[in-house]
Amino acid sequence: MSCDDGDFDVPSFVFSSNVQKCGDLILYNISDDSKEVLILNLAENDTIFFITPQVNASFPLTNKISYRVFNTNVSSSYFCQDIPPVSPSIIEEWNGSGTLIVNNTINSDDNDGVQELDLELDSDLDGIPDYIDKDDDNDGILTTNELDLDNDGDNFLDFLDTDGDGIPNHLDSDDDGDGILTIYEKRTDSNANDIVDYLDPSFAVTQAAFLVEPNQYTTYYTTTFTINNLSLSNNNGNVINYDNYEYGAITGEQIIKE
Ligand SMILES: [Ca+2]
Ligand SMILES: [Ca+2]
Ligand SMILES: [Ca+2]
Ligand SMILES: [Ca+2]
Repeated sequence: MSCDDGDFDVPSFVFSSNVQKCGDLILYNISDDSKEVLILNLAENDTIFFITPQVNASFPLTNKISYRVFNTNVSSSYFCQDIPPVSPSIIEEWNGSGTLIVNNTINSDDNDGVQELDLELDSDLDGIPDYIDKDDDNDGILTTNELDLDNDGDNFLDFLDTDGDGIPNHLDSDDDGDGILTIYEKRTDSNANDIVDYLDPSFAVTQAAFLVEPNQYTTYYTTTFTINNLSLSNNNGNVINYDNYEYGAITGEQIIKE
């Protein structure tokens, strides 16, 4: 940071790493001492789509950055209101420009209990890769319900292979190997031997196909913001400059239903 002559106090200019937002057009970051805020006002066509990967998207923020110092603590409830409240009051205001650099990191997971590192693998060839497919073999039984407990303590559920054919149940379209696909076998125990039909090789009766639920998974995103050539000035002609200012990040998650 460079100042013109140091005859003013910049209270801290140390902000949280967590950026907050009002809608998609106002980003703000409250300082660690809760008395300062750095606000970015995006234009309508600058809307940042947090879920869409926009690696190194950049937005010119000409005269759209405000740095405010308040007389007392300001909380997030101060923002996102049509008419800003009277208190706390602004005791100093700086305005300026910069270029906002947006970098998105996105990870998706079906949280089905299986570690699925190959993002291309689509075991049941339904067009949904395993790591976001909650029913990896499309047999109507969710993967999470086709696994054993974590017996070896590696924090992943263990595989089951009911028919011992080397294909674990969550990837086996005929779990009990009786020749009738799981999707056509009842989920109840027809012959009262305490084994549900689709896992019971001694009971092989074809039913109407069971429904496969629509897929669903979770997307986790981290959007980081850097302001290039941040330049702020106040009415006294004081200037705050940064070449690359790390503004912070927004993290979140979203359920994707297909
Ligand atoms: Ca699939
Ligand atoms: Ca399944
Ligand atoms: Ca099997
Ligand atoms: Ca079967």
